[in-house]
Amino acid sequence: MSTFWTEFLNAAANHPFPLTPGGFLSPLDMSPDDVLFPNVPPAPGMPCAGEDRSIYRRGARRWRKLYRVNGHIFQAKRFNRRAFCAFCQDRIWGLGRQGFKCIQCKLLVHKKCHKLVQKPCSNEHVDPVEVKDDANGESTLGRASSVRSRAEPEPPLPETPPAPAPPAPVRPEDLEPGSQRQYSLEDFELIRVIGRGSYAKVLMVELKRTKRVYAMKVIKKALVTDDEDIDWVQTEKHVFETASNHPFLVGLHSCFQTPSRLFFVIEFVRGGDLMFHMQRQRRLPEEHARFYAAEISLALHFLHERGVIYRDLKLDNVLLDHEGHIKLTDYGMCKEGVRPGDTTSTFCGTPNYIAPEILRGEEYGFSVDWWALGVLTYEMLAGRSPFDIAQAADNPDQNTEDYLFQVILEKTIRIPRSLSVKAASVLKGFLNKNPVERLGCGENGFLDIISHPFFKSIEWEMLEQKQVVPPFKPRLEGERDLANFPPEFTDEPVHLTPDNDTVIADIDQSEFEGFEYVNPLLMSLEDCV
Ligand code: ISQ
Repeated sequence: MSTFWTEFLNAAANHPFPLTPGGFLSPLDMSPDDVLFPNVPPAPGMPCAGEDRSIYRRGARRWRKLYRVNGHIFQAKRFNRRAFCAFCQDRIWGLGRQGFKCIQCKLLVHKKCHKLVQKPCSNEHVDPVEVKDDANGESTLGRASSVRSRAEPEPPLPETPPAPAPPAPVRPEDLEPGSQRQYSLEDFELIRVIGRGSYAKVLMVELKRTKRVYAMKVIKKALVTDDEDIDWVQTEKHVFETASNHPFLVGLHSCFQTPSRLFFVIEFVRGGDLMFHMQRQRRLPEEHARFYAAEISLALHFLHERGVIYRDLKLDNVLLDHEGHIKLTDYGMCKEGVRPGDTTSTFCGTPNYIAPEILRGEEYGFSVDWWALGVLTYEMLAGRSPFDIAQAADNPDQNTEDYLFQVILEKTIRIPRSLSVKAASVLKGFLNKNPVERLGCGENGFLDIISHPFFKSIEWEMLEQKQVVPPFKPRLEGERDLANFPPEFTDEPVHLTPDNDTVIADIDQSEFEGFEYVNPLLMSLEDCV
């Protein structure tokens, strides 16, 4: 598909305004406040006159590391089935990503053997992937394929055992008295679609037994059968378990699976996300931005204290509850097990929020979350991204991800003069391109944030106990009012497509063993109903 059309489809998918089924805006769907620019582009993929794309919904990505040797482009892989190294002939086995596979000719080797491979790649000409060689001859980063989707089907490996069937869902009546019950799709009524990303769809559902409402994140297994994707599902589940103990993090009710899908049942947060509200407000009063930034800081600090880098802070991932308190959602990009001083190196995130140290390919730690909080706070206060390039719409060269990364790395961030001195100072603190000097990253860590003059009026202990009244209460008529969710989601039909046997046959169900989970805290609450 040409870049032209890819861009057109991406632009349509990321469009924040209501789209008609044909993909174009209907003026009848919009209120006068929504009309920010004339809505017919000169050509598909081109921006409309005056269109500001800086705060559109965009998905997070994890870029894959690729290693180039002798024309091969190797990617780390986990092999569930028997595989043998083309170099030393030994079996590739063990936990984690045990081997490397050439994404062109499919050659399989041990990680330890990949640099020794003499045989050149037989499929080099197919190479559509941009790979940079690093100083030691190993390459680091390929930005071509978006992650979590498998580029091509895998060829069968020798001696492939049949994939085991998924564990049958356990019905409550099958359980011993006192043991935890599991859930299944039949326990829920699907009510509406409330969100959608490249990997998941989020539904509003009702647990039939209690009539309580939950959000349900549905992930197609066929999209997560690659190594890194499975890590991502595991991480999301672990972090959910940690998060269930904090007022500003969405908690998990339960997890279950069908042969084709994974289901996360999550607490339902009714007020919509900050992206939705920002698109209607343009910019927020300083008092409001301070309140949200402070609650978000507490949520990030809670995760950091438990060894988790969040790595995907953005307007779309900050939900508001019915009172107007924030809750962070989406833990798929998190990095777990990080101790103070530890670093990691995966190139990931949502482009507009990626910290300079990630772009520079440096090892990084919790600092990247404080950078992202700087970007988000800037967006709340200024109504646009700090990396918004005014003339980019007219110049296709400036509409690329590479150009955005260059701006993040090099451009001096201009703070609008309309902001207070304290607001400008906190933004400069978080948006310091040097992570060592960044606010929240020094020796005093989080203390430097809570004692910053911008947050002087915040009573942190009261805030953490939800004792501070939020500055804005989402308008809601009843528990199931979806007025704060974008109509492009809520107008979608809610059904799940029937399972396709051919697709299911290709799924290795053993990857998802043990996914089932029930949150004991929520269960005991439910028993009170
Ligand atoms: C919970 N409530 C509302 C929306 C959500 C979106 C994603 C994940 C959880 C959610």
